Amino acid sequence: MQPKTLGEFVIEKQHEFPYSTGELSNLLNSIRLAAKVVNHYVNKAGLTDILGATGISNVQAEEQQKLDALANKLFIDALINREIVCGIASEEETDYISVSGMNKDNTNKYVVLIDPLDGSSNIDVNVSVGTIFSIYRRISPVGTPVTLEDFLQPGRNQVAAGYVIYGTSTMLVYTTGHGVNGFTLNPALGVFYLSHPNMKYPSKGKIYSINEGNYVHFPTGIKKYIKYCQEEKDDRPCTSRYIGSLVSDFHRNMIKGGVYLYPPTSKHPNGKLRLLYECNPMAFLAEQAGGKASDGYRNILDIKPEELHQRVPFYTGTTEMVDKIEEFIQIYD
Ligand code: AHM
Ligand code: MG
Repeated sequence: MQPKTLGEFVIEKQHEFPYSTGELSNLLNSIRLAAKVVNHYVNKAGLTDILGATGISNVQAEEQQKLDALANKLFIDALINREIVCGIASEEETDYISVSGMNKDNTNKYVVLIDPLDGSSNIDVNVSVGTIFSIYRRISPVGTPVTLEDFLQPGRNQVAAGYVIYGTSTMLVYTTGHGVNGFTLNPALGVFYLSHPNMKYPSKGKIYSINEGNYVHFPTGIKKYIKYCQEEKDDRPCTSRYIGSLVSDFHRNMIKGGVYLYPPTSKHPNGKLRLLYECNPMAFLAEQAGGKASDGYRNILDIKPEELHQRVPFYTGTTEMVDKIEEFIQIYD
């Protein structure tokens, strides 16, 4: 039997939301479309480097854009043009964008937060990158311009979240709070098909992913945890795998069983990753896949954000591994 397409799946699942008006389905479909366009550009990044241009038609201004800025523009345009959100915040933008004024009836309920191209330093060397998105229902009244508070909601309030991984194949993985499902793009047809239904972490993980080059700057608890992973005892040592592209590291760890760590360092005293664009959506996915995400002390989803570009230490993976990290932090830090 032919697997379901992402479009079919989104429509089929609409009933999971009582009183749904189809707005969220339309929004997910716009993200799907933007992902395909970004995928198209990511895939020819090497070619455009050789030619010394970005290869986007003949528009000079666009030709000079870096791919992450281009991805940012493509996602924002896709969301604004379809008038399906009332606000957008992006890792690439200083402030949030209010879309409300453009819709005459001003009835849109959702805000979207995106990291349009995460791990973009990997593009030059042909390593997987990703897009991360997070969707909330606005808290300010419909019909008024969005406010900062609409974006500064705890991750627990997310209505949907997901990522696109531009890897050996392109996948879109998302959750609406009813499990995690993964769809693989058939590039010949330009269609995402359900390939990974109901994704779950294995109960035991053996992979740890961390930039060990920063070891001397890590808190003692994390140093001790790394040594624990390397110890020859019980079912250890663990394997170390680090791509340096959160989406790819997270995706592998969810499928194979592992944990991703970005602790505080002297360069990044609050960790490097952004709570709103990277950690919250990944934490929602992790929890829906039977895993967990923490800043070492608190569940990421319970943190009340204070600013748009806030950073937090981030540990996510199988529940057992994240619990162990929290235990080490508790003892040593
Ligand atoms: P970016 O949003 O500027 O791309 O940074 C986020 C990326 C993550 O994808 C990745 O896990 C991390 O930064 C890697 O950082 P480092 O090079 O310090 O290990
Ligand atoms: Mg990023």
